[in-house]
Amino acid sequence: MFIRSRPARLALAACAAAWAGAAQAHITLEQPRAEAGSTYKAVFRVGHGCDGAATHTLIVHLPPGVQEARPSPKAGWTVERRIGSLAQAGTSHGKTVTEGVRQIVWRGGPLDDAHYDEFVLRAKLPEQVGPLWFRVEQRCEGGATTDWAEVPASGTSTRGLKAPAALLEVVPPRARGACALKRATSGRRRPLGGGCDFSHFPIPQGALS
Ligand SMILES: [Cu+2]
Repeated sequence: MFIRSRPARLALAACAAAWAGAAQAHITLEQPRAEAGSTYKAVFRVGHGCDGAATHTLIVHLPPGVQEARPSPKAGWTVERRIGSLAQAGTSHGKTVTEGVRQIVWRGGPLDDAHYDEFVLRAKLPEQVGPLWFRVEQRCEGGATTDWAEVPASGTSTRGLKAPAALLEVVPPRARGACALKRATSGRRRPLGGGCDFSHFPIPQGALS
């Protein structure tokens, strides 16, 4: 990881002190858990800038096995998909693919340090269960940069890391029926946790009040 300016380091220290859990700060995913093989909507939450400087660029690096990433356009920002060779070959519509989207770049804003925003993409997750770490480069006015790229030596705790990558835990797929029922009875579009990705299921008529 690279934290290029001393002020940025100080800001991170302050950030860590302010948020003992650190879950609300830094750059994190709104839904930290999703089913293997599902289509996942990644919402990257940007909690602050770089040492008070406004953010003008966000680069999300897609972990190996994450395929077909499609970013949501965002007012005031341009979006670019960077294509490259895949660390592991994938399949798309029954064909083997060796190239794909490796990075998504948003440029614009700037997003003031005092403000909060979200950056969204959708992608297909690998079939393997386990942690996926999304490296995110945050570039700010005045040349400050934070590279959210730190990964713990083992496990998934980001405690003590100054600039952790954004963590997604890929969990085993649940029985589809159980998730559909959960959706119908909960009346919610959003997953309740536990890896149900409700985007796979039609909403039964009258299920939502
Ligand atoms: Cu932070």
